[in-house]
Amino acid sequence: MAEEIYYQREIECASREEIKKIQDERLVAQIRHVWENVPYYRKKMEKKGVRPEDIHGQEDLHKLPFLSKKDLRDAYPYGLMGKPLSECVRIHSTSGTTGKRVVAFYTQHDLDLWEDCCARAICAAGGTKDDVCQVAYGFGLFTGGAGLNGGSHKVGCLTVPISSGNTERQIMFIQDLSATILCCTPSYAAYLAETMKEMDLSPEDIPLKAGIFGAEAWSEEMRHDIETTLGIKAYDIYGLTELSGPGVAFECSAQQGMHINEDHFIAEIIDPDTEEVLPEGSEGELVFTAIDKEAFPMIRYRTRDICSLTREKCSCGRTHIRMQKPKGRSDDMLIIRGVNVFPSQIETVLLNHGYSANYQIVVGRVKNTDTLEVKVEMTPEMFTDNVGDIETKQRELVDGLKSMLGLKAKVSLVAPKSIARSEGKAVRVVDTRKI
Ligand code: DLL
Repeated sequence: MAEEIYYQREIECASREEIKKIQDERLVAQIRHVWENVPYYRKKMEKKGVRPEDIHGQEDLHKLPFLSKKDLRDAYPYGLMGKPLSECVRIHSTSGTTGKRVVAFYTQHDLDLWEDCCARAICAAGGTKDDVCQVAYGFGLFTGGAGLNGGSHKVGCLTVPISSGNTERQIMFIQDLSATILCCTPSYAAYLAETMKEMDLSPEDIPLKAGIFGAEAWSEEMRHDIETTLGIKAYDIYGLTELSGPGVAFECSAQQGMHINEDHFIAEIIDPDTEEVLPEGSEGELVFTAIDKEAFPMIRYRTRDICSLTREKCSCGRTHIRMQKPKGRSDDMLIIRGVNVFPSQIETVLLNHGYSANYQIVVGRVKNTDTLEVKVEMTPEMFTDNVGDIETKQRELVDGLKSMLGLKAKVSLVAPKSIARSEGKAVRVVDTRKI
């Protein structure tokens, strides 16, 4: 195995005691900061009967109130700011698919720390100043492009800020500029791989060695597909606008979960219904406290992402806690005839049966009963218009889905290229019940 590369080795590999000391000190200072500067959060603390003097370290975290998406909406746009606008230098914003957009503010200090986090992710994927890093996440209000771009500069890579879209030009740049690292959503990486194939290019024709893919839930099967079709190692990266953007957590060479940058974020897992903090290893909702963000200091922010945490030793040498791949957001979770279904579980079944990740999940309701239909593209190799063959293939998938989900789904095999491709986050679910 190639030697592990670190961006800030000392802190990335610090002892548990050192990390805890940093977290405790920063948490205490952060709580004082919000008490003094964020009236919205101070009111929440007062309502819960907690004051800054009550917070001495992580063990007191549970005393603090949670922040949720609803708080962000209620306080929109300036109500949660910790610094005056004159000290802020940038905003980013979410796409707002689930209600009002979130607008996050950054001081120069915040940008600097965020870019460090992204630089750590690039180094963990083997990146050095000799690499050419093609940033194909969207630029603009979305955090993906700006975050990885900043991280790539910090590492000293030659940075190609190409943004998403124009897929053939992406491939031309990868070839002509010898890009070695690709940053984009996993669904866009899969689309790039598909387009390469159509252009008669094989993995040997491109110099890429690693990809840093995130911003949406993706399965291990999809990772395997992307790694094979692009001839790279595919690393996961996690983050959200409220906490800065990509780089809250990132994968190392071990690919056994993502290290959370614990010198900046304290993670907890809670039961989403009772809000009780769960022990290490339990699956639940991920909650983050940003301990040194100035302009938008999120305390106990409920992400709605469902995963688990582990402190088991990692072979890469990093000591920061790891989060397992999130299954998806609790609000992505579909409840169909009373059964909880994550789109990523459906993806696993499809890819295990040799299909690509081009699918759509349609949920409806007929006579008070939920219906689930999975439309999936046949690959060009398996494409046939023999009705008997198609029916057999559909039946296999119905059985596979039944054993994964415990639910009977309708499966429709559709022609290659008939489902729209995504250049950013893929939209996999159409739920007509809500309309
Ligand atoms: O998606 C930030 C980002 C950009 C992360 C580029 C990684 C790479 P938002 O648009 O605010 O920010 O969406 C955040 O996306 O709460 C998760 O539900 C989901 N998400 C992000 N990364 C992952 C991942 C960016 N690696 C929301 N796996 C989060 C699964 C992810 N879900």
